[in-house]
Amino acid sequence: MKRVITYGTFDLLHYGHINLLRRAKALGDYLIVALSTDEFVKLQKHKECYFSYAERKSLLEAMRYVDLVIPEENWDQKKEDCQQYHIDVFVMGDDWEGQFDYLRDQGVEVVYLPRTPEISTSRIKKDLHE
Ligand code: C2G
Repeated sequence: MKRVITYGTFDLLHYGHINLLRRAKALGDYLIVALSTDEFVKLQKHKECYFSYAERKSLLEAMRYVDLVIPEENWDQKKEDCQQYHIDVFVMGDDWEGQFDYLRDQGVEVVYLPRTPEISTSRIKKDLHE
């Protein structure tokens, strides 16, 4: 079984996220999403989520592409997660291009996928405020 992992905030889930998750799942048989906790988003990403971790987790768990959701609590857990969950493929959107190549040293395939243009959580928030 080929195991894939990806990380993110996934707030105000939108079709850009879905495009990423669908393509990530297509790279293997089992997709784990490491979902940023509220504390991590606030204290280390310096952002505010509209939906809580529990709400964001339930949305992801309802999706056919997602097999497991685990918490992302810090920037530095990826190496350990890949070992603990026997990950074969690590996937991120290409806005992160090159940031996680170090995972290749532990035999993990690192794949950066093109982002879906035009859509973003910040754009949704901005458009809804107008
Ligand atoms: N994404 C995308 N297209 C968009 C928006 C997002 O492909 N239009 C991808 C991002 O590249 C990322 C994933 O969807 O791979 C989740 O996006 P975010 O929730 O914005 O994730 P981010 O805040 O970048 O957190 O440790 C890694 C971080 O947790 C990533």
